[in-house]
Amino acid sequence: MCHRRSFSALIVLTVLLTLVAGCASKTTPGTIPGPSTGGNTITVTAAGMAFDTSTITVSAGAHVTITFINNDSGVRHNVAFYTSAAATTVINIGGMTTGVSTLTYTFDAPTTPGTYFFRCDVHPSTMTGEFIVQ
Ligand SMILES: [Cu+2]
Repeated sequence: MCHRRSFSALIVLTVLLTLVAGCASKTTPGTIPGPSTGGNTITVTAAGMAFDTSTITVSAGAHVTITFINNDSGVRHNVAFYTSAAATTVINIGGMTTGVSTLTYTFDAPTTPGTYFFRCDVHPSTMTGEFIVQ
């Protein structure tokens, strides 16, 4: 009787230790996605000859993914990133696409935080915005 009881206690203890070990392994650092990864994947839409946003914000040096949706049927647009509104120094020029269509651009953001510039190269005076690197 006494032996059986201590054997049962040993089993309970073993199960508890296994559960604790299981919980500990689930909280190992590195298995939880970092919060910054989602912020550098951005969707930009062009519709009615305008972008749906006037600012695009990413982290300095981040690998940026832009999903560009062109909802203007039969109209060519792109999203091009420059260091300033003068558009003389290129960060990344996304390919032109005629709507309705979707393109994905990937490039590395500048490593120096600052306010840069983006525009549609087809409509450079009306489709513009701030490219904020922080
Ligand atoms: Cu355009």
